Amino acid sequence: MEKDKRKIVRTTAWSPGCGSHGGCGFKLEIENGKLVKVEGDECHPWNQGRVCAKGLALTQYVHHPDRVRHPLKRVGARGENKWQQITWEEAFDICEKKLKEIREKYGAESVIFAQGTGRDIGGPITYLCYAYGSPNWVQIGLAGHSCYTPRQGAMFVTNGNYTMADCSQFLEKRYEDPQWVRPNVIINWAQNPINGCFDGFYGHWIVDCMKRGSKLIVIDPRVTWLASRAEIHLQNRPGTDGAIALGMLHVIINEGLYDKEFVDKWCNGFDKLKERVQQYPPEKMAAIAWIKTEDLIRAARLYAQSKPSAIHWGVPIDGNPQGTVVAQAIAHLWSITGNIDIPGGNVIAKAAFGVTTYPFTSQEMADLYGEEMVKKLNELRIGCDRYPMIKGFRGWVQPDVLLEQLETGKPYKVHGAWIQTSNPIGGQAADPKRHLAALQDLDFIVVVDTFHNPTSVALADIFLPAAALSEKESFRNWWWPLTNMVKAVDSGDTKSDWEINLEMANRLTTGPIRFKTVKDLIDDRLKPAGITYDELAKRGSWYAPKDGSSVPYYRYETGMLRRDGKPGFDTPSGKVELYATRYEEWGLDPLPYFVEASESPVSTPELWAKYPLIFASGRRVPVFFHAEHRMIPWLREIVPDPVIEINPQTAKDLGIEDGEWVLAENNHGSAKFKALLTPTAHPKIVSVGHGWWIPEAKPETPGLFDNWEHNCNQLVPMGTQSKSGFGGGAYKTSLCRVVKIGAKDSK
Ligand SMILES: Nc1nc2c(c(=O)[nH]1)N[C@H]1C(S)=C(S)[C@@H](COP(=O)(O)OP(=O)(O)OC[C@H]3O[C@@H](n4cnc5c(=O)[nH]c(N)nc54)[C@H](O)[C@@H]3O)O[C@H]1N2
Ligand SMILES: Nc1nc2c(c(=O)[nH]1)N[C@H]1C(S)=C(S)[C@@H](COP(=O)(O)OP(=O)(O)OC[C@H]3O[C@@H](n4cnc5c(=O)[nH]c(N)nc54)[C@H](O)[C@@H]3O)O[C@H]1N2
Ligand SMILES: [Mo]
Repeated sequence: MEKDKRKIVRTTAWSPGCGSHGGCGFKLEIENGKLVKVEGDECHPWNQGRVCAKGLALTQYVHHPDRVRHPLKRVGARGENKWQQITWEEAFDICEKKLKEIREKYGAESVIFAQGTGRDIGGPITYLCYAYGSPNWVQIGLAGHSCYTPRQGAMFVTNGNYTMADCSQFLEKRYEDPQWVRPNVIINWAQNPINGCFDGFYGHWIVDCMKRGSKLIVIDPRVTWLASRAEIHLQNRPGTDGAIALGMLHVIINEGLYDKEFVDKWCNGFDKLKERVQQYPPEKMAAIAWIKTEDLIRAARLYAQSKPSAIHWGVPIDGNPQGTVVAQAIAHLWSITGNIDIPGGNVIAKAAFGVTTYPFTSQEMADLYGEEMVKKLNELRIGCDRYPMIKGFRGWVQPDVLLEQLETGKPYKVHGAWIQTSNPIGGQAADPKRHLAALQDLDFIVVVDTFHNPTSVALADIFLPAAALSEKESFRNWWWPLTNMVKAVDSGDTKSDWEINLEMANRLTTGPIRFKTVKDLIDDRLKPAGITYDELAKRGSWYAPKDGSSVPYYRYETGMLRRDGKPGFDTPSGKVELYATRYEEWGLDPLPYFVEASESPVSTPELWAKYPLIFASGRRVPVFFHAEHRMIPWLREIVPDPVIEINPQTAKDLGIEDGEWVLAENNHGSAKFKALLTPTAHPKIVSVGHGWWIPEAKPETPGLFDNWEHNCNQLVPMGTQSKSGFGGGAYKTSLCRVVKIGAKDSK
């Protein structure tokens, strides 16, 4: 790398460092080989110069003294935190030897390949997993796989594609493009995009639309910044979004507020849906959701009568009981009002130029790896035998079934784990103690990360240090535009996830070696865009299509959505499936319905009497990404402690004052938090951030960086998954009581 020079490098934000679903254009200022400053790239159409606190703090992340910079081999017992530095060659040799041994003795399926949320890991980890021959790609402990895939699955069965609120993000000129129309109303449903910018959707786009006149309906138990500015705020009980959606469908259908022409021409099963929703009148649904009937009716009318209107939603939908069903009911709202793929409605999202970073659907899996291979993998993939939807959509392991299988060894024993970009013990997994006990028995565990964390200290045999965002070559196509990440500073003795996994895949594959270098591989993936990695970097690291199927609107009319090129939606019937034939095929109810959470004031009144508060965990804060960033000074200064938001009246009744330490506990476990008294909290609902471990505390077991003091997932059980296998993790719906403990260290 060049030294003694100042330069600006344009790149794309995708982990590790800023830690985000991102895609922001960044300008990295490099001086004498060091990253000294980060700015948002004003030329990039998605962030238009904006950058979040985590992005600004990338300088402190990249050059942090605690980063692991060399491969490590465990020398003490697991959890003792004793390591020996080894070379990459030694590390690769050990991994190759151990993984080949396990494959020979027990079969490739006995090794799981685990990632966290969608970072640029999806490509590298599936590449390695399938090269090794394992079908088991998983997010360990993500109860009910309650993130993204449930919503995505429901959209896939209903609309054939993923949709997003149209904030002009698929047009290069954005708000200035004459094709775009601002949504008159945006429903912000169970999501806080201002804090999270998730799934390739940015919070500031909502604000940009508000500035241009969009009105908001917010459905959230907390009074968020957006809720305080909304036309209607439904402050609902967590886990009741299905009731609200069904109540709204009841109003819209019975009052004739749907788009009859669109429904007649483009939807199937409307009469069956109409009959089903008669069971869900607004009065009954509002009572279930703890909201006013008139507000529910007003919201339904405002949404349906304001065309174009858009809905954007978040991860609590997935965690709803029967998450895939709730998502289906919400998708019906934009479908029957004809708000799909129109300017200002719910626009269909497709990857720019059709370039695939990693499989988002089963079809893409088949395209990448071949039908035969996918069929073979499905035979042994954990959870496939029990859940046809898990078998039929996307290629994930069902995490609750994995935990059972780890514990029982049935139908086969798991022997190894490759954990990359995930910290299940410190943030991702529900019931982390049960996970720790189950994973401790494995023969061989590799962790690939940038810093040590509770998972790596407790479990890793080999630790492979990953390059940070500014140190690596990679690419991204989570919708739009096509982007790449370029190496701006020297990575020292670290390697990028792609480099690590390509090397391991080439060592372990039983097939031919297709790519020698990461650039060869990326260039191959970029072919549909007619651009190479280097050309993309020269263009400023992003490239937007001007036409083709990844450019909106009305693609169902022009035959741009279906493989056969015919007009219509990419579903078995070619129509929007209000009656989901794919759900039917998977043995699921093809129409939406409502059920209570497994533990709730209604389903378990005896528990509610003992634990009279709802424990909604994991609300996003702008300065941390999950369990990351607690060691970054600028970010930790903003949020120094794990807090629990409590309504002031509730706190008063419990004798709790602002800033006091409290214990939240239930029938599953407990964790400590600092009380933050705020009227934005509902009197019956407390809310905490997740992923709290303390990097400056003792790493070794039993403490694991004070993980057991503050990890809120000790109050969240496994085994509450939806009937489909996707959705239903109780992250937002556990019950608890809160007890004052005064000083932090008292019990
Ligand atoms: N209570 C509660 N728990 C939750 C949630 C909730 O709402 N409530 N949300 C759940 C959800 S939706 C999700 S998706 C999961 C997410 O869970 P995870 O994705 O597992 O998140 P982290 O705990 O931050 O772990 C990520 C680890 O990967 C490392 N890392 C980051 N980027 C890279 C990279 O590019 N390469 C490598 N090698 N390492 C990297 C980080 O240092 C960190 O240690 O958490 C879940 N946990
Ligand atoms: N800074 C930052 N950004 C992130 C992440 C992060 O850790 N940090 N994580 C990323 C990941 S993997 C994900 S999945 C997304 C998640 O981001 P979001 O989808 O926004 O998820 P949350 O922040 O958990 O919850 C959003 C809002 O829903 C409300 N809520 C809680 N339960 C319910 C419910 O049952 N119904 C309704 N209607 N509302 C409810 C909460 O009060 C909160 O205000 O964020 C991504 N972006
Ligand atoms: Mo997530």
